[in-house]
Amino acid sequence: MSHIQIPPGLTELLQGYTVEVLRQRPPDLVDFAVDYFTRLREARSRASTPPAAPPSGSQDFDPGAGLVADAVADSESEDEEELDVPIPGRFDRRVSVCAETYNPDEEEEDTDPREQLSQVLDAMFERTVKVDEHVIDQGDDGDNFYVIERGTYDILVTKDNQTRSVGQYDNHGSFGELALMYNTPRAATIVATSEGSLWGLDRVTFRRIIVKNNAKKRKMFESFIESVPLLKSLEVSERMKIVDVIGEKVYKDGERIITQGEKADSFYIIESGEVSILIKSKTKVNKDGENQEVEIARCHKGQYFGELALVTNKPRAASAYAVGDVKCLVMDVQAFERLLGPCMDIMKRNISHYEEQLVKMFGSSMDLIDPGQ
Ligand code: 1OR
Ligand code: 1OR
Repeated sequence: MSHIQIPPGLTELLQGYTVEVLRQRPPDLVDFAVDYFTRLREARSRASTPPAAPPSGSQDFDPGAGLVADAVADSESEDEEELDVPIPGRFDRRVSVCAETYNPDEEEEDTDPREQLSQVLDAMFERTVKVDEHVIDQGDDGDNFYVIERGTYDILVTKDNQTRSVGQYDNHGSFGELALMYNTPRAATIVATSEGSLWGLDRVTFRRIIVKNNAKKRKMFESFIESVPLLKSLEVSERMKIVDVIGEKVYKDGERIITQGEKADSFYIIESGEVSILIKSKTKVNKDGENQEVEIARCHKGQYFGELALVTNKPRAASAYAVGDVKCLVMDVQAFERLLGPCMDIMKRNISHYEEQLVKMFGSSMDLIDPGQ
């Protein structure tokens, strides 16, 4: 038998890519690979050059609110000692029995991102689940964080002896981070509603890598989040929790961010650049016989979009495109519902103005396609 030598690092490299594919389910595997490996190379070259003071928010963090990849893509070797950030819920937290004394601010030295990646991959394990299996029970201490590979899951919350379903995961997403991040009991019960498969990451590794990275993320995004008008009414600790869950996505000029009529699972805040909102016209048709899109709004830095479908539980009402290069902070629907409750009135008020603005612009809304129909 011939001996084929597997170059050192190849397995880890491909595992890393595979895990990200499973997590994010990109539509195009090749494009995603180009993106993924480019980021990895950038992270590596940053790690091997002396640390220059990076402009805040300058890194291409992993899109898709990717907790794991956020951690490995971040390679700043910065001094951690100023990271005296408040821990959200510090005063109301119940320290769980198995809480470690690990403090992300006390890590002696920064780990190379490739090492972090392989630490995460080594620690990740697969867990298959059956229908009705409880992956997490509300009130328990947190042991693992989970990334969904496949399957559907119900999110159940019990309050005043009443259990109700507050949401679902459909073959996508991750959960179980709250108890690990904030040392609190599990905030919800997660039950498999189909057979499924999950990637688990143990608490110690999660805290060592992800919590530490969140401290850096806070530092990077804190001042921007403070400046977003929508979030002004939140408490400081509530805004910090938003930083913990957001991911950053970068779009090139002309790239479509949201597609009218599609199912919605994310909410966006513009960090830099401009976004154009377009709606399909019923009557204007292009040369290929497709309904032409009409611009109805422009959104700028600090503004948000993609809230309507999440609030109304309907398909996307319009499409959104990047005008020039755009960076957005992205939040998944569960975090949106969990953290933006206090801003709901403001968003609803703005939504109630959409129709008026439309009438002002077009006289009536009759010409535009309503995706809800
Ligand atoms: P955990 O470690 O507390 C349960 O374990 C997990 O359920 C939790 O982390 C989250 O990852 C996930 N409220 C609390 N936890 C939620 C929620 C949620 N949704 C998902 N999880 N809400 C539902 C928002 C759609 C708010 C309910 C009031
Ligand atoms: P979404 O989740 O439906 C498209 O995805 C997003 O475009 C939508 O949330 C809003 O955030 C944003 N009507 C509908 N959506 C609008 C509008 C709008 N403006 C911005 N969005 N208008 C009325 C036209 C039908 C506004 C006209 C000024």
